[in-house]
Amino acid sequence: MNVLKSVSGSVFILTLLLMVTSCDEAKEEIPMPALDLNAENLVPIPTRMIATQGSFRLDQFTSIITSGEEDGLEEVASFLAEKISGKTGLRLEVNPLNMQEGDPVILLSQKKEGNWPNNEAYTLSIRQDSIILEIPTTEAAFRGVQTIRQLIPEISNDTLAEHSIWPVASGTIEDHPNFGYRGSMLDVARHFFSVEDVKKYIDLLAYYKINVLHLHLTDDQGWRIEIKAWPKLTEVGGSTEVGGEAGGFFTQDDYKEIVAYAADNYMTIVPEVDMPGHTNAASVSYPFLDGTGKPLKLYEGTRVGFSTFDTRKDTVYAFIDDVVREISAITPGPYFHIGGDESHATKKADYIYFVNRVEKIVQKHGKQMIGWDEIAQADVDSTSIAQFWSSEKNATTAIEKGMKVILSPAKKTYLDMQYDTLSKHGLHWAAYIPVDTAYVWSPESYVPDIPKDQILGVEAPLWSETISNIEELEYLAFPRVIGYAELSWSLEENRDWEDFKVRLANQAPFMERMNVAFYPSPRIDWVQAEKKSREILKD
Ligand code: TNX
Repeated sequence: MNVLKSVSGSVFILTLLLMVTSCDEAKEEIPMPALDLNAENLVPIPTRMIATQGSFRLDQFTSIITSGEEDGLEEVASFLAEKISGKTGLRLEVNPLNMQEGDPVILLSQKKEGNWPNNEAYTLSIRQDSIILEIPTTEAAFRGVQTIRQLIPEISNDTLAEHSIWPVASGTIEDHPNFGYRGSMLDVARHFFSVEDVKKYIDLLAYYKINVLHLHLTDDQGWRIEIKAWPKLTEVGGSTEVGGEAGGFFTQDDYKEIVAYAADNYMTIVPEVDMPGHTNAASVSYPFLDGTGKPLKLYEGTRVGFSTFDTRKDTVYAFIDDVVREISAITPGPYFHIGGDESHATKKADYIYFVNRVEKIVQKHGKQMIGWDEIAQADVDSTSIAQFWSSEKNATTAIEKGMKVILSPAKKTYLDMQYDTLSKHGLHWAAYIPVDTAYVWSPESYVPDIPKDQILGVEAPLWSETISNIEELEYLAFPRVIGYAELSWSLEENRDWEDFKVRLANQAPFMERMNVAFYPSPRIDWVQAEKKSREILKD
């Protein structure tokens, strides 16, 4: 009896002891290192930061909780948990049923009221045992979550406690975007890119708070989107690409998958059907569309400006009505891009007549028209948007018409321009664009006299004449697109090349982890992941 008692007694004490130590492990004040928030490598640079020289304890005891009325906040929290798991291996619970007092917490808290500068604004308060992200909308939560992701170190500190800890620099961040439209364009027409490739590009852009992906879906060399009413567009027009390889196309289901994936990343897809020029693939599929009268055949070269629709035929507009209707029906975003560039085979009067009519079709299907800057020459509505790429005169005309302008000056933002004469891919008709040239300019003043409120934002187009796979895409887009993200998000007074250069150098570990074949520009002193880990271990 006594023996039994003492055995069960010591088991009891042992259990108690174990419980106390495990609670203690979680509760005990772990001395956290003093980290300087201002020395973190955030891109885009936030509006305001106040460092408090401490750190948040991100570890296995941390959980993520949400509070807010809007649907989707819990999904944003799960997105964060998934990304933290990918980076650190930690499996954080979202809104767990049980939490121990003193366990670190990341709170996403929706505060609809309040003086928010815009609906993507957020504040982040980071202390030893809590990160509080306050936001007016779930969209803002998604942007703020990117900041949290960037603040988490690549490598854990294993010297602070028995378990691994990823210390996050403490302080306050107040942040909001300078422009609402922060985009990149991908040309899937000259070379086709798969749904998986597009999704990877979306993942990478979202990390830098880019919120628009413009898909250039049609051109002389290929038609890449299924139109149910006109099946030959993809059967015939989708069969080729530059260089003679087989082309490809997105079924409407593929496109919906891209749109949904983009929506999960709080990104708008802008579909472009380029017309009346750049339409050889469409006219070969349906010859009544053609306005050149020349023999039609599939085209695998890289010339521009030789094709045009017949702008004076009603059947052409009936066709366009079907195309705009079908694509608009599966595009939740507000925009439809009609191209309208380099219509050298279209007479000027026909071009104007065409843009005027197509604008009405786009509006009928509930979308706002975007076109390359040439469209400003037509009698366009002030609600339509001009994408400035080449002609300042057209951009100015657009401004005079009360239109908003997207800035994509070829000399600065064309991702398909070579970095220098040694670049493996790309063209150089507009310029060579090394990483610093891409960053050192000001969207606010590039075109003289554009009022800031008429600048919708910045977009960096990636034309694909010289690239045919994801590695080549990444070579041209990265690292330059990271700079465009900052040019469109961050305030002008916060942008500085010398400072950006260091933050950009520190993106290498992320890009390496994401398997991005970025161009290691010699102008940047790239940080190696191993080097970073050594620095952290020194803390
Ligand atoms: C000009 S930019 C084009 C494209 C080409 C690009 C190549 C624009 C609106 N049109 O058709 O792909 O140059 O850099």
